[in-house]
Amino acid sequence: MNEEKNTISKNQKIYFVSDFHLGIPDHDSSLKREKLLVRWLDEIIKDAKEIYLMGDIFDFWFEYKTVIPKGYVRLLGKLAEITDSGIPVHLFLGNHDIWAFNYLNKEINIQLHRKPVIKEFNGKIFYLAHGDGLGPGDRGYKFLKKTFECKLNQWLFHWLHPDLGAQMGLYFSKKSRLANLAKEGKKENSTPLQDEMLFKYSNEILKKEPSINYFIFGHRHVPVTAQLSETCNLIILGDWITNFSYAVFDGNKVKLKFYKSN
Ligand SMILES: [Mn+2]
Repeated sequence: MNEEKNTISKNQKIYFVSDFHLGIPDHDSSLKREKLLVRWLDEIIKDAKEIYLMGDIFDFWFEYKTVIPKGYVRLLGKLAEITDSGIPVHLFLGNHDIWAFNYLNKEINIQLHRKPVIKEFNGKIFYLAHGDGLGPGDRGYKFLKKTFECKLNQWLFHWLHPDLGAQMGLYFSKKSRLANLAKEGKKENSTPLQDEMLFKYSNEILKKEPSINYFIFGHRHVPVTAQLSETCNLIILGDWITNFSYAVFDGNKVKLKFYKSN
């Protein structure tokens, strides 16, 4: 393994968060979640050494050569302020922000990751990924992912007028199962742990790389912590639609927490 080594000092922390899906189910409730997220970021920057956004910030995002979707200015501004202050922000591109190209990096200096990354913090080894398309099965989704990742399809889509392209994207995201769950305030159903694909996937990787201490994923919208071995834990981050959950590494342990709004 060829992981990067990092040290965090006593009062510093590393934060992991994912699946905001801003844009659904409608403008007003998305804005409410965005403001909450900004408030949370304001609180954590006091001790954050690094921030990992583990994917699906937006429910629909597409970058044209000169145009990006309207909205999200509070979050984007806050993230710019954070990276300007010297705190690194990483984004693992999820299945919903697959069409983020280089704007977020160029404009906001966010470090983009399209593949799983292995990192070492204070001697602990972390396997980080959004979590889509990993593990066995899910063939239909894997086909769709290939279609969306296809350069030719992206090139064809970018020739649509942005109002048309973005409207198509938003149309599908507002009709999605996730948007309906968000509207009704319902949580994603959890799968029994043994059947959870990210559980199976992590166990497979762990067999090959037994030194990994933490697997951290987003994608599933269900907050999960599970012990995989004496020295290894799996954390699935949940979401910021109904769970408002995140994970924090204090230099020694990772804990899954819930941000209480009031
Ligand atoms: Mn998601």
